[in-house]
This record gives sequence, C-alpha cells and structure tokens, in this order.
Amino acid sequence: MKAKDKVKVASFPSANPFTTKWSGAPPNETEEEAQVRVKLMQEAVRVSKEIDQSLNEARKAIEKKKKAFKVLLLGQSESGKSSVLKNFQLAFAPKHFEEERAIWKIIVQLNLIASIRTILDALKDEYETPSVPQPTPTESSLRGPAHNLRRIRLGFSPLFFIETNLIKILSPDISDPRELCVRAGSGWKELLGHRGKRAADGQESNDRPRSQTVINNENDPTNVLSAQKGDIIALWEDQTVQDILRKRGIRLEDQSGFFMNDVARIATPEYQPTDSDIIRARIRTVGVEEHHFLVERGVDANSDFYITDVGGTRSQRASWVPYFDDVQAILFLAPLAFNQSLEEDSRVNRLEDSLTLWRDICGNKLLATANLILFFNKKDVLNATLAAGVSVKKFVPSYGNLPNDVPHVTKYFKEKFRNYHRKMSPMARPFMCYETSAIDITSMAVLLMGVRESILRQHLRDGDII
Ligand SMILES: Nc1nc2c(ncn2[C@@H]2O[C@H](COP(=O)(O)OP(=O)(O)OP(=O)(O)O)[C@@H](O)[C@H]2O)c(=O)[nH]1
Ligand SMILES: [Mg+2]
Repeated sequence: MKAKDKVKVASFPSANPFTTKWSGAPPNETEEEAQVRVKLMQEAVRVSKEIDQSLNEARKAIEKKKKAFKVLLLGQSESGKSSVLKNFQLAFAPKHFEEERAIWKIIVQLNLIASIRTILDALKDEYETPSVPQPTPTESSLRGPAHNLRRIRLGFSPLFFIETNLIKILSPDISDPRELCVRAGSGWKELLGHRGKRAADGQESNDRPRSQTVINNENDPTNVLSAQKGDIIALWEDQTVQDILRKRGIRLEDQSGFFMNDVARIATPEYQPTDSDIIRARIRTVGVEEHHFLVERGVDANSDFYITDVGGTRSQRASWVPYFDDVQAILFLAPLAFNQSLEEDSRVNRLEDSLTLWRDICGNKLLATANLILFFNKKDVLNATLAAGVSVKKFVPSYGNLPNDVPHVTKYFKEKFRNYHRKMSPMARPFMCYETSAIDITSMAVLLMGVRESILRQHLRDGDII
C-alpha cells in the first residue's frame, strides 16, 4: 500500500458507508431513516452479487457447452465402434475406464472359450464329413486330434457349460445361445459387478468382488481355465489343428476377441485384463447406447462427452435414425475388409456393405449439415491380410492389376468413398478420412484428441453456440 493511501484510511477509521452516517447521508437524517437506507444498500449489494454470480455461472455454462462433445458412431457390425468408444474413455476419462476393468475380465474369458469352441467345431466338421480325406495326425501333445476329438470335447465340456450359463445371464433375450451380446441399457455391467455411478458418499466406486455379483463358483471360468491352460495351449499349437483351420479358411487371428496367443497369461487365477485386452475384448452391441462422461483432467476438465454407440448389424440400422439429430459429427467406421463377408449375411462382402452404408449416410437429408469423419479402421488387419498375399483383385475384380500393397489399396478405396461423399452429400462438405487401428491405444489417443479439437472448432464456426 502506498503512503498516500495509508493516510486516507487513517483519516476515516470507520469508513464503512453502511455503518457511518457521514457517507452520502442526507442532512437531518434520522436514526430510523439511516437504518432503512443502510438496509436498502445492503440489499442492492446482495442483488448485485447474485447477478454477478449468475452471470458467472452462465458464462461457465456457455464455456462448458462450447466444449461439450457430441458424436455418433456409425458403421457395420464389428467395424470397431465400441472399440473407439473405449479409446475415447481411456484417453479422456481414464478413471471411468479403470472402474470398468474388472467386468472386462469375464468378457475376455468368454472370448477365449468361444475361440476354443470354433476350433473344436472345425475339427468336428473335418472329421465328421466322410468325403473329406483325413490328414495324418501329428505326434503332438494331443496325440492326434482326429482320434481324440471326443475325449478333447469332453475335457472342455465344463468350460462350455459355464459359457452357456454366462451367456444366458448376460444375453437372456438373444435367441442364439452362443452369441455374446448385450442389449443397450440391459445393465450387464451392473450384473457383472460394476456399480455404474459414484457411491453416494462421493467416494470413487470400486467394482464389487465376484462373490457379490452374478459370478459365483459355478459359473466363474477362472479356475477351469487355469486347470486347462496346458490343454488349450496344446490344442492351439497342434500342427494338425493349424492345418485344418488353414484348410477350412478359418483365420482365428483375424477374428474379433482373439486371445489364443495369450492363454498362458490369461488362464491363471490372478489374471487381470490389461488396457489392450479391454480394447480387444469383443461383445456385440444390440440397440443404441448413449454414453455420457466428463473429461477428467487438463484444461478441459469437466467438459461433457456424449457418445452414441449403435449396434451395426443390418437389421438394426433403421433404429439409428432418431439419433441423427443434435450431433456435432458422425464418426463412420469402415474397415477395408475386402476379403470378408458379413456375419449376418455371408453373401455380402464387408467392404461393399460399408460402401453402400456410407453412400446412404452421405445422402441422408437429415445429416446434410453433419460433419462426417471416416475412419478406415483395422489397418493392422489390412496390413496382415496383404502381407499374407491375399489378392484384392480376387475379391474386387475392378481393382485390376494395381499393386497389391497397402498404399495402393488404401488410395483406391479412399477414392471410392470420396466419390460417394462428393456425389451424394446434399451440400458440399469437407471429406475427412483417417486410417486407424483401434487396438493401437497410443496412436488412437493422439488421433482422438485431434479429432475432438477439430470437431469442436468446426462446431463453433458453424455458429451453433450462441
Ligand atoms: N485388429 C483389430 N481389431 C479391432 C480394431 N478395431 C476393433 N477391433 C476389434 O474388432 C472387434 C469388434 O469391434 P467392436 O468395437 O466391438 O465393433 P462394433 O462396431 O462395436 O460392432 P457391433 O457392436 O456389432 O456393431 C473387437 O474385438 C475389437 O477389439 C482394429 O483396428 N484392429
Ligand atoms: Mg459395438
């Protein structure tokens, strides 16, 4: 404080205008009049403070609204929509992601059991189709799966029993007893022990121990998996098994929820899923799920995320339309799976289906002003497929004699998607396309941060924020 100011204060020891008569008081003011005047002034100050506070809150609300991020994930089934959602959560709300870690354990275990079942089904088809000449069994640890198939199936039957029970609990209204999927809002995470919301005391929610969930001694696969670890590894590493899978065109490695190379790590009593396991775990979405969470750290802490994830099978696509309103952007997932067909209709090529779907989305009038962002997802699968020598031309004759490598294949299909985007969009909009691999958590985090920034910037530019 300067010396001059000090002098000023010293001259008026009780310089509070509300308690002194001298400050602005009319001459001859009575004691009662002074009290009324002071009360009025106090009231005015209170009202002014309230106005300041609500202005402040309104400003904060506008800031928060500006940073609220609303996207819709679209694409065919298994394109990676739910995986992108998990990546968003991991990058922006890691505590929220952490809270769900325990429930993914059972999904990984079920994915593993499903792969074992696929192998045994392939062996059964092989050995029970009389016209097919049988391969010579190897001297594997299984001593020839052809002769031991029944014994092997019997050995794994406790696992399949557990699998059937768990699927019945998790997907009670799904007709296929082998299909692992959950209806939106069915509370499957709560069934598996996740409390969902923070506890009332404000403490962070921890997942309940398995003893307090639907998982009990009878349907917990942990011990059975641990006991059969050696058998599972032997089955997967058996040369005859590998030959049969190859011969029947079954590439388990390319299928969703593939964990057969991780059995030694997963089939143990202590197993806890890693981040990567959670992203790679597969559970089909049925219906439409609306997810809301808050950014947990950084300058945007507490900003809202609204992500709508949908089931991508053909029969579910009509249910997407009501969600086309009020989104800032659509993230469209299209894996370049040129050699695969849809699970729900094996006559339809996956890539062709993605292109048709993209064309419809681009041409949809309800989405005329929406930002469309295309993710060519599963680029790791494309790399592996091309590296394995699978010819694009064989599946897409129009590809002709172009080189069978990643840059040419990507460029070729990018042009196809770009053309539909240009031709079908009711009004011009930028074509945004990224090559992604949703299982590459680090690259995804960087990409998703950039995508969020650009969507929010575009949203502001479009003047949606007042
Ligand atoms: N290798 C690889 N696997 C991926 C990639 N993206 C997703 N996956 C896996 O593919 C499977 C399907 O992914 P999801 O995210 O469940 O697919 P979805 O689009 O939500 O499918 P629906 O819910 O049926 O509509 C999961 O096992 C994922 O881990 C990727 O880029 N590379
Ligand atoms: Mg999904």
